[in-house]
Amino acid sequence: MTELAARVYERGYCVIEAAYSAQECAEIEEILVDAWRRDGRDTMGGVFGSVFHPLLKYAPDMAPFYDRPDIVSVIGEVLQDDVCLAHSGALLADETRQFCGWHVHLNGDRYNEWYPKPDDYGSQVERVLGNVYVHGSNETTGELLVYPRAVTDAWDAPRDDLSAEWDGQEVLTCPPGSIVIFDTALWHAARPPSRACRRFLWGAHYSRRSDPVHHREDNWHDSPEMQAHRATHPTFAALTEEPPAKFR
Ligand SMILES: O=C(O)CCC(=O)C(=O)O
Ligand SMILES: [Fe+2]
Repeated sequence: MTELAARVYERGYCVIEAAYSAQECAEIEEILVDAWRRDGRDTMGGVFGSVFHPLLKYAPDMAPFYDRPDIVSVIGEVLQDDVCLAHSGALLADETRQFCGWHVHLNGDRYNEWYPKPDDYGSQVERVLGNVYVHGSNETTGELLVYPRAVTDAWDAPRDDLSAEWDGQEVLTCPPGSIVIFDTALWHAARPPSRACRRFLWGAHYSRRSDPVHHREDNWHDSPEMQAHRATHPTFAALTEEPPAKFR
């Protein structure tokens, strides 16, 4: 296993710094702002910012940016399977965004809980998020906070207060265009921006092709535009072709 994939087993996450170039980030920013305007939204504040789920419905032109064999191969190593794109999303925020409280993305029928708990969880990373920080994670944008965990560690919240910073947290900084790949069991939060800025992130949940279980955050989306992107972007096609029955 490469060092990046091993990090996800040991710490719950890994970072590929500046995986997207400044030019790509500028294009991405334009596509996302366009989607935000088209949808008639007027704020980028709140706890998460302006949320786009599924992103591929609001901004089909983001599809080519998922077409990254280098990134998908790291995720495939983590999941030890072929990779499915199970959920596309984006969060568009500005300096009015607030502290984003601690949470996980484990499956289950209640937010932030994983009830009923699957018996077999704990030896393999079953599903990851891949978040691209278009404007980076830094003091201006408000850093991503993570509570590192090994895959064999307990899932339970290590602290009670989900709206405060935690002892033992890690403050994650990364340059614009970086992707953070993390286990759905990783507790994470984010600081509010400290000055005027945009804080955009977009990405996906990636699941194992052989995983038969539907996840509450799955948001499979298909359209003629997706078909067209599949024809020209083979890695995106592999991520989205023949979705398991659970998505249909
Ligand atoms: O805003 C952040 O950095 C974290 C966002 C988040 O919680 C997520 O994408 O699941
Ligand atoms: Fe999250």
